[in-house]
Parts: sequence; C-alpha cells; structure tokens
Amino acid sequence: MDDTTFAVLGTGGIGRRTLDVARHKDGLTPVAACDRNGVAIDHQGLDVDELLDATEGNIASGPDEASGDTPATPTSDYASDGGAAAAEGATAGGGVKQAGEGAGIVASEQGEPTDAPIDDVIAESDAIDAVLLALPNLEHDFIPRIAERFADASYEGVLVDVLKRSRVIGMLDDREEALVESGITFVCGAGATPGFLTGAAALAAQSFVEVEEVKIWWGVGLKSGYEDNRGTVREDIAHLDGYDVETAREMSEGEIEALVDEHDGVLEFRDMEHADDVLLERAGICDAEDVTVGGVLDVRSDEKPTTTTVRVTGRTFDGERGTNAFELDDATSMEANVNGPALGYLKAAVLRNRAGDYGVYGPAEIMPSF
Ligand code: IKT
Repeated sequence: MDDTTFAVLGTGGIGRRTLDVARHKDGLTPVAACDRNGVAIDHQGLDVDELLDATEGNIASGPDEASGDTPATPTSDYASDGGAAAAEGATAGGGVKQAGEGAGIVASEQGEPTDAPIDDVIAESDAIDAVLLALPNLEHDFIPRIAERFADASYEGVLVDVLKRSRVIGMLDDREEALVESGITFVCGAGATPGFLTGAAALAAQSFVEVEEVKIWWGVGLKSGYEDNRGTVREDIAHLDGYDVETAREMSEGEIEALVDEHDGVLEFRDMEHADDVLLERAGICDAEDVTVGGVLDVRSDEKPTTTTVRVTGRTFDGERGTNAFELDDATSMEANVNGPALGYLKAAVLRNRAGDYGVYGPAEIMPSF
C-alpha cells in the first residue's frame, strides 16, 4: 500500500498521542492537525517532534473549556452554531501567534491561527487520505455533524473516530447515504472500548454458534497521564449515577477535583453506555442488550487498578458452553490501547476506501491492519 496521508482534528491527549504513535508506523504521514484556535498543514509531512513539544502541557483551552483532551464546549468552527465561536475566533483569528498556557497548536512554529480550523482542513482534504476525529464526545451529535461537513465538501476518503456513546452510531447511520455518495468510509468507535475490545469480542465469539453475553471490564491508571486526559475523565464522569453529558460538561475543574477526592482518586463505572453493544449487534455477533461495559479508573496511580478483560460466553456447535477471555497486559497503557488500534483501523479503512467500499462501519466489521 502506498503512503497514507492523514489529519488529526483535535490536539488534546488523543490527538497528540495519535501523532506520537504514528511515528512508529510505516507509511503514515501526518499532513494536518488542528485545535480550536489553529491549524498546521504541510503536505510534505508535519514536523511531529516540534508540534508535540510545542503543545505539551499547552492544550488550546478557553475559560469555558472543560478538559485538556478536547474542548468540552467546542468553539470556533468546532461548534455548529458558532455560539462561543465568535469570541474565540476573534482572538484566534487576529493573526497573532500566541504561546504559553492554552495557546495550543498556534504555539508551534507550524501552527497558524484561524477561526475555522475544521474548514481549513476540509479545504485541503483532496490530498488527505484519512482524518482522525479526536474531538469531544460531550455533545452527542457533534461527530456526526462533522462527518456531514466532510460529505458536504464531497470528501473522498476515510474518517475515523474514537467516540463512546451507543446512541451516536444511529446518528451516523442516518447520514450514511450522504457519506456513501461522497465516497467516505467511516469507522466509528475505533479506540479501546468501543474499538479494540469490540474487535476482540468479535474474534472470541467465533468459537460459538450462539453468544449469551459479552462482558468488557477495563482498568486504567492515569496518574502521569491525567493532565493530558482530562477530557476522557470528564466523559467517564458522565457515566456515573446522577450525571449525564450535560452535567459533566458544565462541571468546573474544581468540582471534578472534589468528586475525584470523594472517591480517593478511584472511580468505578458500571453499565456504561458504550457503543460496543450496538456495534457487536450490527456485526451480527449478539444482541446489544447482552453486552455490558464497565471499568475502574485510578487517577492517582499509573498502575491499572484491574486487568482489562473481555469475556465472551456462548454455546458451541457441539453443545458445550464456554467463556473465551481476552486480557490486555497490565503494562500496556491506555494510550497504547486507544491510539494503536485507532491507527490500525484507519489503515484498514484506507484499504477499503481505495477499493470503493464506502459507508459506516464498526470495529467488529473492519479489523485493524497494522
Ligand atoms: C477508551 O478511550 O477507549 C475508553 C477508556 C477506557 C480505555 C480502556 C483501556 C484499557 C487498557 O489500557 O487496559 C475509558 C472508558 N474512557
């Protein structure tokens, strides 16, 4: 396969780690990256070392931004309604490069300020094979609306996201006709869960003629990665009893710290609305209601508080009932287990796209290919 050019929308924890991991994969050239304030584009390939150094600990944020991962309240053309965009754009679009806290990509010598970062990437998308959407999941229809914008611009290529929520898949399906017409191959939920672990469940299910249940149980230790992954933590909080995406989005950093303190740094999640369920159902593996996702997040330790496990229980053709289990090593980080698979899915999707295979796919239908 020829070289693949790709862009990353969002340079929070996930976006930056994707660029980082891509340095270790052959034939992948990052040519564009953006955050809420700026864009960096170089069709010969971005200088990832410089970009990562410049954005480390310096994620584009505003007073309303909730996270270091991706903006919880999107601004500029990160927002559909342009609401907060105007104010943010006025600063960012003023043509002055900013450095330091909150400057984000414009602190890089490759970054340019803009009030329309996503449109700027779309404008260059003829020369971009794939786009990884490392954008907020705190507005359910945000990712689907971004996909629509690429389709409106007749983008022919791959979109990959690492979204979490089950209900978003239907919103993408609603747009499938436009995506197909444009020539887009969209892989949704291509991180760890959904993503890597959904794919593992699909493989483990092959021993069975009937799958009774799939249990995904993850463990993440995020002490040193906490700053970089505040967005992920906020998204997880939305799954706790008494919280939802709206309440999690509105929480101040202080309120999040207080919640984390109350739990001594360890948050446990049960029955998360994670799209592994609908994605396994659409791949014909089992019913969505037979899938459960939960896990434990320790923000005060880098050790995983529990081993990440996928357990698939079913009945074989010859009458046995069994459970196939798949474990991640306790030493592999969340960053490795999210971003590695996301790039693998991206590459597999590029192969499909080049074969003229367009539409919306989940991680159990399209396997990573690095
Ligand atoms: C995700 O980003 O895919 C979900 C996060 C859990 C990651 C599990 C990684 C497991 C491991 O590394 O062992 C969380 C739900 N935000």
